[in-house]
Amino acid sequence: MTSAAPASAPFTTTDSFPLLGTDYVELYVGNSRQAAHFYQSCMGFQPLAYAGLSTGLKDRESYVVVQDKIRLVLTSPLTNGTEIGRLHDLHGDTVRCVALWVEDAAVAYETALSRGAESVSPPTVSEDEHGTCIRAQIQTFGNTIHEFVERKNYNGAFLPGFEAWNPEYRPEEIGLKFIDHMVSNVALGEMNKWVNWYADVMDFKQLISFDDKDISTKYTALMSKVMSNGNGRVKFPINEPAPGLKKSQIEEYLDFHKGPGIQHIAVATDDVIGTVRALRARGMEFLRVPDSYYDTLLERVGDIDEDISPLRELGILVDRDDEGYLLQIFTKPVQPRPTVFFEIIQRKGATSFGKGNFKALFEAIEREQELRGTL
Ligand code: TYF
Ligand code: FE
Repeated sequence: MTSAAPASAPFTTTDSFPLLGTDYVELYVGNSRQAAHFYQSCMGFQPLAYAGLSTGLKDRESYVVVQDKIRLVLTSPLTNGTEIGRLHDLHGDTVRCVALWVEDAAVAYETALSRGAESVSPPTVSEDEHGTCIRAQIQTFGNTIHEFVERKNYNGAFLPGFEAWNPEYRPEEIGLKFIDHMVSNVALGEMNKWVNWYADVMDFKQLISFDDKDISTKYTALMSKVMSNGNGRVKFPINEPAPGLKKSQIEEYLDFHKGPGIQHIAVATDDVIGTVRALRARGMEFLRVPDSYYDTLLERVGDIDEDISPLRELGILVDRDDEGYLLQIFTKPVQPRPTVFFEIIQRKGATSFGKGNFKALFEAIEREQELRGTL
């Protein structure tokens, strides 16, 4: 079942909740220092900023890394008994905050609250010698929050309170450009609640919907709806598990994560073959579909610019929609729990999310679940 909504970004003349884009994503991790090293050495992020003991913090340490428009903040507690430590103990390494860049943080916050959002922290001004930022936070699914970041009067490295981080170690970038979408898993029966929440609170529109017939294998079933903000820069597909024969990947996530949260961060590149080659050379592990996927690839997607052989070699998937095609690949989970992973995506016109790959992809995930003994 596909909704009437067009697959393209819902450009409207009246966007009552303007977002300039994703500002940063904060992950709570067990060891922020080593996580920062991983994001540099394996994924090509560059060191940007630091906050911790040497900046006067007593409770936490954060490393900020950047690659083109993508900023990740990696945070660990510095002592016991903190909220960060409690959330990390509960969820394992997890996305805590998806920060959204806005023109006016107070207006965004007040608008969100007036439309039913729950406050985490009211608009707060912070400043240093590089200027002033205003930030405010609201609660979304699970223990995930959104922070509205207003930085038009700020030109420092990251945010007030952080110092520039300039280590000598700087492995090369690998071509990651921006966050294409971030997918969440929510509890059974809660997808529509969160779809409506993004529609009501932030004026998001639904792009595409699937039901459990669209996305099911022998074992896995899920429902997914994609929500996009007015200018299409922020896209949040939201999944919920659907009843299946065995434990679906969504249920596995919810079990290990102990509740809803971000499942994958899809990052865009304009050279997926080069980017994936570099990631593999640096130790990233990816899911693989059977080699037979490539035998019938051109029959499924028609002519593409790329040679099949590097796609086959690297395990890159291809899908086509009315507007063009896309190339995508999924990493294995990047922490001990089978929860958060990354997608690398290159769009060549397509605005969809790889629906034609779901069956092969989910069967690949099930093979991993079988190896883990969690299927
Ligand atoms: O974002 C998407 O919808 C695709 C496919 O558990 C996908 O990347 C959807 C659900 C899932 C894994 C991948
Ligand atoms: Fe995705």
